[in-house]
Amino acid sequence: MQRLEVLSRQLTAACIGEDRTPLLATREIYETMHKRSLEDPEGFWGDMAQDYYWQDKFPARGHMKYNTDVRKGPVSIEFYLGGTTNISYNCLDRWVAAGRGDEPCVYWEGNDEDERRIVTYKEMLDEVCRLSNWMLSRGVKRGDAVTIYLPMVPELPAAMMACARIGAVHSVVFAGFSAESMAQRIMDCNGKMVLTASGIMRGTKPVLLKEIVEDALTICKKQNHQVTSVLCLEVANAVPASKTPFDSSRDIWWADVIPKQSTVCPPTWLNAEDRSFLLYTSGSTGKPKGVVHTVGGYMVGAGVSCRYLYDMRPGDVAFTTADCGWITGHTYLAYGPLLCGCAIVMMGGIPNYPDGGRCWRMCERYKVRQFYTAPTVLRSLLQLGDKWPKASNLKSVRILASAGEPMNEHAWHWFNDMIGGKNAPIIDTWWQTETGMAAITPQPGAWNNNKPGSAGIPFFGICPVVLDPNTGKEMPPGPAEGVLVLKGAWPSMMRTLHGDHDRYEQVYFVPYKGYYFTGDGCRRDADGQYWITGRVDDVINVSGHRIGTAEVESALTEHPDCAEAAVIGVDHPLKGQAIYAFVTVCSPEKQTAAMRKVLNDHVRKAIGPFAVPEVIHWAPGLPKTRSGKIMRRVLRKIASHEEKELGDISTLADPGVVETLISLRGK
Ligand code: 6R9
Repeated sequence: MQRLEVLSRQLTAACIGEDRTPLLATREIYETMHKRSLEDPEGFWGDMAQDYYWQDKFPARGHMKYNTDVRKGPVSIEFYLGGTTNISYNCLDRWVAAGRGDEPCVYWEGNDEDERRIVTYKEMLDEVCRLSNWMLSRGVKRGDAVTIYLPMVPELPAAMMACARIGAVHSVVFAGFSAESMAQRIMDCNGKMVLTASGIMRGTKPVLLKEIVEDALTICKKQNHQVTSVLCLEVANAVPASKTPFDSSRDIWWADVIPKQSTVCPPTWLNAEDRSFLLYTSGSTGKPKGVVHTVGGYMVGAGVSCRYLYDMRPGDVAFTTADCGWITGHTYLAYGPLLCGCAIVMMGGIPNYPDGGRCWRMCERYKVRQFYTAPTVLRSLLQLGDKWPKASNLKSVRILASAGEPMNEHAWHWFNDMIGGKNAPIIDTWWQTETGMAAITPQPGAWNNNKPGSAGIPFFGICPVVLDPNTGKEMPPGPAEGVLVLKGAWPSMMRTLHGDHDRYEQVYFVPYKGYYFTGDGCRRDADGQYWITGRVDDVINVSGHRIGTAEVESALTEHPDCAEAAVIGVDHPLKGQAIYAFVTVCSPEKQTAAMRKVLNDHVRKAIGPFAVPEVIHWAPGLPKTRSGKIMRRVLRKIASHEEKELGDISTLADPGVVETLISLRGK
């Protein structure tokens, strides 16, 4: 191990307590470790992996192989070859074996604040084993895909870890996706089993999850895809079993079978490069991409980033407001903190219910040390006033973290002043479903250099490069602005897109050969800090959720009254970006408020409530080039009232549409 790292660990050990020092205590430690991670990735990541249990050890040399340059052959990334392990063992058994079985693993609160549960590490392990045994008894085999459509209850991370325990590949579908989206995701991975719940309350609204599953399975059936087992959890105080559709040939109540299972289920020792999970994410075409993560590399990426960036240690309490349906929920709510032996806080409701103080009371109640959220949540909470955080004692909160979208200065300062008491670093990390772990991020020990809105500097194994968008050439070191690409490979990097390795190469490795293309633009400042300037592809970021413009367009045009649609993202004070749709209806008399509602409902049904357009702008025609390409740049200017800066529109087939669109704005 490097001298500085040893020093840092000793320093840390000496400082445990209120003033403990993060592992990355100084810029020098960071720089030494980061340099080694790029110069000797195999040695570096081999050392990092020693914090976890491996049933079969991987060799010190020769465990890592990769090619990310399509000119040299197919893209492939492998880490820890020869090693076998299990992430559920490393998250749970390890801590129970260390005598921590009675310590809290999950602090859960439901939608109502007085609905509370504490699940210990031992109880969590027992539930995971029971679920694993039940899945095995239903014929689930290593490598099979299992779809999880559960709300934020402790059973959700339990279900994920139960799959991981037996080598089944989980695909968590956010419990806000519609039946059609779920059906698409089930069929894509040939899933035969769904783990779900009757329903939940979100704020004052019930969400009837099982009904949505029912509709999804009907869609699957029509396309000859049969799901054979549905395990359904009845969530107390939400939707009663009696009001839930139930097909006894296929559906099983959780309470009828799981408690009877044995709590002994030895983990299956999986190869490091076996698949761990799939997570679908939006791309710039209509079809979602099934991002594939693996057993060994993902585990190390999740654990190491929690340890070094968020300073997570056994006994810490980590509260992440993200849902497990997104990558942040996988890496920084469930797996990462548990790999570090933390207790995790899960909130079943929404951050502003019943009022703006909910999160802060939970921080006080559970003595949360790491609080992880998204800018959109902060913006919605800061609106409700300073009185809410002021009413709670937030002294325990030592690390603030955020991801999903750029943080605006106002939100950053509020987070810093009101939640961190100007004394907790803000780790505003840039990363993606595809990167598996935080990639560009401020470092906790050197946080005084932290600039509001900047995503910071690269984490271990990450080598960002800024390319000139016109020439595709690397910009020289120093301040630069352009397309963000990453060089090399790191353990938690996605390995492929499920069932479509060609698309994986085309989307991520062909646009700029020799690099991984992130889809984001960025600026590097004179201090080497990175600022994410937003997507350069057709992806919109609404409240931190990625939505492809093509997905919304195809949902709209599926409606018989919609002839054509063009969707763009516009700035939104709360959501970061909002969906703005230009819609051509089949006949002008259909340009009515009623039609807007019909189309919105249609999108809600096709994708989910979060994809419903903020604005539908009637467009008798769309600005197209002579070759038929929609000029989105023109639409963006019209939507944001900047038509004076339209630029060159000489290639438009019919320049007259611009005037028509301006005249219909707000109508
Ligand atoms: C973790 C997550 C990834 C996209 C990414 C970028 C945006 C994420 C950000 C950020 C600015 C940050 N993004 N973190 N932009 N600052 N700190 O959100 O993954 O859902 O896959 O989205 O989100 O555009 O490319 P995912």
